[in-house]
Amino acid sequence: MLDGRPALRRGLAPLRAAAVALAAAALGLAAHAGTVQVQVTGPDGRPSADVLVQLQPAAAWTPRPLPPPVQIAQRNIRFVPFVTAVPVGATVRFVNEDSYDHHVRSAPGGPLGNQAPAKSFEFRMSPGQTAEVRMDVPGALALACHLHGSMRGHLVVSTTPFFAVTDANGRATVPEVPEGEAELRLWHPEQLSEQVAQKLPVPAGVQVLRAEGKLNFSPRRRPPASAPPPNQY
Ligand SMILES: [Cu+2]
Repeated sequence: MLDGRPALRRGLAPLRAAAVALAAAALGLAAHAGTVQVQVTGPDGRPSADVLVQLQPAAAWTPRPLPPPVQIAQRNIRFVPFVTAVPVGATVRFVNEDSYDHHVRSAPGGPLGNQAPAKSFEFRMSPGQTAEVRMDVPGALALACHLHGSMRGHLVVSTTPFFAVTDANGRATVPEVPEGEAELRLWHPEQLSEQVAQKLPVPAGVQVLRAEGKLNFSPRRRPPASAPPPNQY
């Protein structure tokens, strides 16, 4: 009896997979997906770093498992990375890599600091200490520190799992985007007005789709994360 069960399970697995595929087809869920690489530039043609690139498929998509905790370091009196995005429900892990305390807090976002944070939290962190926060509310928030007024970071909790933040070369790679109609959206924490969304259909069977995005302003240049800390203790 006991011996028979694993065999039965093995026998049912392909059937179950077929049933899932059928159910997905019935719901109109896209079965295939491709990687979307986006190059983002500003009006001056220079690559734009720290831009959140989001793809919003028109059709429903198969839910994704949540990623492991996403790390934001406090390093050299900065939040690293400067812009972080996580899917709704994911956990963010703050890590104090400096040799002094930080008192991390959520803060209003937007270029004028007038957008209420999607979620509020604060905690003091000794050197080496970590703290985890589950991001269960979609939206954006700024990150600040009670002890260091210049510390600023940004966190976006995304309702779609199809996103990436541009690197120093203005490039973002979004894996496993379902084929079909989709909309490409850009966001930068300093933007004064929303970026224009553009249609970006993901063709069937495409491996890598290259696209371009244009910000409607040029963000300020920031020192690299490796730069020495600002003169503030
Ligand atoms: Cu601090």
